[in-house]
Amino acid sequence: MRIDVVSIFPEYLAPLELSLIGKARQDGLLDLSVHDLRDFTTDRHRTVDDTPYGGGAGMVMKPEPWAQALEAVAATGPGADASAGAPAQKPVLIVPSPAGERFTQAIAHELAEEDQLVFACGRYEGIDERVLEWAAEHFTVRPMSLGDYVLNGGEVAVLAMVEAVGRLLPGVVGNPESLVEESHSDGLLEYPVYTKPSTWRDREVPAVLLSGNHGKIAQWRRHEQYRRTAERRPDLLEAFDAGALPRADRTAFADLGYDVVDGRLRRRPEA
Ligand code: 6GU
Repeated sequence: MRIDVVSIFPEYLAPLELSLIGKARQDGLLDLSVHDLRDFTTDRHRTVDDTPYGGGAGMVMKPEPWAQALEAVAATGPGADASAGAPAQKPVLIVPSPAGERFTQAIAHELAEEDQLVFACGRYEGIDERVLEWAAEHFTVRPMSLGDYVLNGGEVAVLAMVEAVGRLLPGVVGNPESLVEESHSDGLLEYPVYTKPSTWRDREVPAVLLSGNHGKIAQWRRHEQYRRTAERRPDLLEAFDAGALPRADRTAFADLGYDVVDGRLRRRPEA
């Protein structure tokens, strides 16, 4: 996969040289470049922002440097040589913004199938809206938000999204099994984990995990996932397919205050 990140703070993206993602780049699994938006300006001051039409606080990013930068990264991307036969996939342009669609594990999986991702890091009050309209001719444009809070710019969000997508690329995570049993892979939060010693500061590891009974362990872990999800993220249970749950799992949900109705979990009204 090819990834291009455009930012006025390219140094902010330095952590992408570390750890799993850095290793994936070294191994040639991920071709990632960071570009300085100011390199696509033409004035002496390398200006990237200006005052907003209509007034108001803050500054808006000017359209032309963005168009130059995005044209340059598209022209050198894997889909640029469309004349040479196979119809090229449009690169995906991800615009980090608190006003974007919520980024999820499902979207990370979608993006991991793409040939080229381009991240456009806005700062200030954002990028002139016409850039996103114009870019739709060359890219699949996806404004993306990490959640309902405000960051100063897209860079930190890009670190998160590149890591979430990059670890799904073939060969990046050493043991692909570890992708299966993690939070959100099945719409639930992960079960709690323990390691040695079995007693630590008077606290015992749950006995079932020492039992050697793999069926019991799997069931206990599943029920812990239900308990945690009900406690911390009950919103996730609305989408949970409870249609084919074994009796013991229905009982576990009943104990948490949920009944199964038409294959969905329904919170029992408080008595
Ligand atoms: Cl993706 N960008 C910015 N600037 N702020 C955010 C965000 C993204 N997600 C949540 N807050």
